[in-house]
This record gives sequence, structure tokens and C-alpha cells, in this order.
Amino acid sequence: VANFSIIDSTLREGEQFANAFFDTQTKIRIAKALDAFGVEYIELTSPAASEQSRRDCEEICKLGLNAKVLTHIRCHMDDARIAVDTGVDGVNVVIGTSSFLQEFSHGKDIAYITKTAIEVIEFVKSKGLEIRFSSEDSFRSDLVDLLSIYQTVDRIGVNRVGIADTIGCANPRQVYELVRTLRGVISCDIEIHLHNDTGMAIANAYCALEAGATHIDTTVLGIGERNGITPLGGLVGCLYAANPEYVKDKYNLPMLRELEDLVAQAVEVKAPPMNYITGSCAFTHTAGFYPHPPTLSNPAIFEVVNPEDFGMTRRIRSVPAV
Ligand code: HCA
Ligand code: CU
Repeated sequence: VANFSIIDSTLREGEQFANAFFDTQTKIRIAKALDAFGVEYIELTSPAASEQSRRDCEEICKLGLNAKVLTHIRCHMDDARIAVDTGVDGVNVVIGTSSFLQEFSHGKDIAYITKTAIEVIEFVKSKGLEIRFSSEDSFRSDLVDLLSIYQTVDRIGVNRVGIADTIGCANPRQVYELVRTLRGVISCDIEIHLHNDTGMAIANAYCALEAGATHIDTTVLGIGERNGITPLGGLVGCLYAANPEYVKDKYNLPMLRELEDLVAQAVEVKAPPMNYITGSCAFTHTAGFYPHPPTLSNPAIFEVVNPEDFGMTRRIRSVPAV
């Protein structure tokens, strides 16, 4: 898979993590580090959420990052009006489409959702900004409803539609099928947002790309609502395994560790030692079970990732032969 973009949502989805309270300076540091790593997009909390989030959004837009800055809003004209004045490059709009959310969140039917979506999309486009339309809880939404609303917004000209596995219930085969089906009926780009409740978020993201998705949502260390979404490090590791040269070229891989440390500190967690790529034991090999440890002569025998590409070092641990 190639030609994908990462939309990092550490400063939006990540703000919903149990222990996340980012002040302005912390948000700026994280945004700069994400930009230096090379993610294509940074998604920020809705400026309609609070006066502080609106000001922080404006500050981050003024940094002049290479990454495009998006903000994430409900599908509502009040929020859209605030969003377009912040200086963002684009707006990620979301509305619940499953029967659960139609009933418990906004109480609106598909006809109403479609009408509001058109109004918001036309408005954001008229300001010359990028626009994505996403349906929350896509995997428990009626497929006919979903395809119909996506086709409508595709026709009026969104940059992307988004699929969200809000409760983390999807498996790779279901993700592949939904993205593939959608790919067949619309022409705009496809973004996907995957929660990790059952540990599927990286595999699901990979399958989405194979099926034709173009944009993947991540957060640093996977932080987010409940146990979070697709982790940036794990996704990049998995894409590297598939195409090392391409991924090395696209991202500043040796920065991953620093970026993760920054976010770990900000939310006061310790990344687990067995974390993908950056974990303290990710490149620790235990010698002693073979008379001549093969990892010493040719690391590739037991390594899919070359630690040096991520600025990490290999460690050979000797245990006495048993
Ligand atoms: C939310 C829910 C969301 C949205 C995802 C999206 C989800 O906090 O608004 O915009 O695609 O998981 O459904 O994060
Ligand atoms: Cu989410």
C-alpha cells in the first residue's frame, strides 16, 4: 500500500483520553513534534467546544506547519461558522448515523442528516477549505443509508468521506468489505477512524488501506476515548514492514520515540516495554538457546524492522544455557 496520508488526532481524539489535559504550550509542542515526524494532517478539538480550544486552534494554525491543520466538528452550522474563522486548512465533520446514535444522540433521521450535511459542506467549501464528512458508528449503521448519504456528499464535492468504528467492534474482514463497497460507489478519498477496544485497530487500518482507503486516523501511543484508536507507532511499523523504503522516505522515523515520550509525559503514562518499535524490549534478543546466536551474524533472521531506521538499538541478552 502507498499513497496514503496520516491524520493524527492526538490533539482531538487524544484529548478524550482518561488522563489528557493539554494546556496551550503542550498542544503546541505536540503539534510541532507531529509535524517534524511528518504526519500529513493534524486534527484539533472543535473550536466550538470551549473558548480555550478555539484560541489554541488559532495558535496552532499560526505556527506555519507543513502538516495541514484540521478541526473536528459536529455536523451543525453553528460549529461550522466558528471553525472556518480559525485559520484551519480543513474541517472534519461528523454525525452519528447508526440507529443507536440517531435515537440517543441527536434524534434526527437520515433525511434530516443529509439536509444538514449538504448545508454544512456547501458552507465550508465556499470558504475554500478542505471538507470531510464522516458517519459515527458506521459499522452499526444501515448500509443502504450509509451508501446513500456518502453518494450524496460525494456528488456535491467533499474531499473525503470518513468511516468510523466508534465502539471498536469491527474486524479486518468487515473493514475490508465496507471500504471496498464504498470505493466502488464514490470517487472522493476515504478516511477511516478505528477504535481499539478489541485490539484490531492496526490490522483494521491496514486492511482499510488495502481496500482503497486513503487517509488513516491515528494518535500517538493510541490514546483516545476508552482505550483509544490506531496507534501511530504501530501503524507506521506495519506500513514499514510492507514497504520500508517508502515509509522511511515519507516520515522522520527516528523521531517516533521522542514524540511518544512527549505525549506519554503529557498524559502521565508509561509506554509499555513491549510497545511496537519503541518499547524498551522491542529489539532485545535472548541468546543462549542457540550455540551461535543467529541474530548476531544476521539480524534480519529475527527482525522485520531494522532498529537503526527508527534510531533504536538492538540488544542481545545472554542467559546461561539450560
Ligand atoms: C467523536 C466520535 C469519533 C468520531 C470519528 C470521526 C468516533 O468523538 O466525535 O470523526 O470519524 O470514534 O466515532 O471519534
Ligand atoms: Cu473516535
